[in-house]
Amino acid sequence: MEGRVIAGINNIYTVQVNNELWTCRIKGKILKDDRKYYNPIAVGDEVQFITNDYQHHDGWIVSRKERKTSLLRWNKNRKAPQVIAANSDLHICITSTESPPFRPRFLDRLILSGEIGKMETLIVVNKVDLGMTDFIKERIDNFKSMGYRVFLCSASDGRGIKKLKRYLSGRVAVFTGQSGVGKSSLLNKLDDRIKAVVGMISRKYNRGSHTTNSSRMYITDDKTNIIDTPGLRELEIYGIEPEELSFYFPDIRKYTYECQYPSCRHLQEPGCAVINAVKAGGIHKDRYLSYTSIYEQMDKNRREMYGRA
Ligand SMILES: Nc1nc2c(ncn2[C@@H]2O[C@H](COP(=O)(O)OP(=O)(O)OP(=O)(O)O)[C@@H](O)[C@H]2O)c(=O)[nH]1
Ligand SMILES: [Mg+2]
Ligand SMILES: [Zn+2]
Repeated sequence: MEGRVIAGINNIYTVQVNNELWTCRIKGKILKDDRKYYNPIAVGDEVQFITNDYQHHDGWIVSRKERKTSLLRWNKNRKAPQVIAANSDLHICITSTESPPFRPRFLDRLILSGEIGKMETLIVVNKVDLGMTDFIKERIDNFKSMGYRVFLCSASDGRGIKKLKRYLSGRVAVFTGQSGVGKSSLLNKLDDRIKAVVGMISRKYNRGSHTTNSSRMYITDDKTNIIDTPGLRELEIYGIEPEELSFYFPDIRKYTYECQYPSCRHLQEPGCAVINAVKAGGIHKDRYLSYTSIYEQMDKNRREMYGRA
């Protein structure tokens, strides 16, 4: 039989086949390549399985189809890449104006991982009911100037929800962001029948409480598929080499052709057009800080994996 994974916890997966749900475990190795992953199967995967107990809808996953897209991160603790979501065509990077505070550098990482995974990016700034500072407005304008689409929403007062629903209609979207930004709250607003658990914001730390603890796909009344994911504490990039990084920063990329050295890493090389553009204000300082810190982290991970080259 064939179906789509809509949830998975402790290596037990819920597989949807038309309107039926099956509980499946993995039998043997799925794919040779999967051995390197922390999780060989992710929400959104299309899998083939054999039935074990037809009456109880219980089966064994024996293979999975090749992924059209994949949202990946480097799982630092397991020292292995992790698939956050598979086969989703739209990556909704969610952030909040406040509680938790707006963190544009985290947004940089979210956007990047989606684009590496070949997904379209949409930025959602939630909790606009809590007010917009000049700092947030400035950063939103900066993201827009790079060509990113930004929606302002509030799951509390409903602002932007209709527009979001229209935009998502019929697609397979994945919601990501830090804990507490309102991923599950927004999801609940998109369809009354969806009742994802929503958590509290810690007053002491002004952050979420990691309420959603595993990814799950929801299907709305208008056949939109949305994957809700657990809040990310940190996001280490996986899937490209550090030398390719500038290509994924549209604001940085456009200067790279003017660097003195073709192999310029844009870190401290002389005649670097990127560094000059940062000084002249053509590239936002925060974006450049994201670039250098991601570059260094990727470089460090690579050295740890393969030894010093
Ligand atoms: N003021 C305000 N509060 C909101 C809004 N959206 C969500 N919240 C509140 O923020 C808190 C966290 O919301 P969740 O939906 O659980 O956040 P999450 O992103 O799913 O968090 P995790 O599952 O932990 O990753 C809840 O107390 C919500 O009521 C909003 O638009 N405005
Ligand atoms: Mg949640
Ligand atoms: Zn350069």
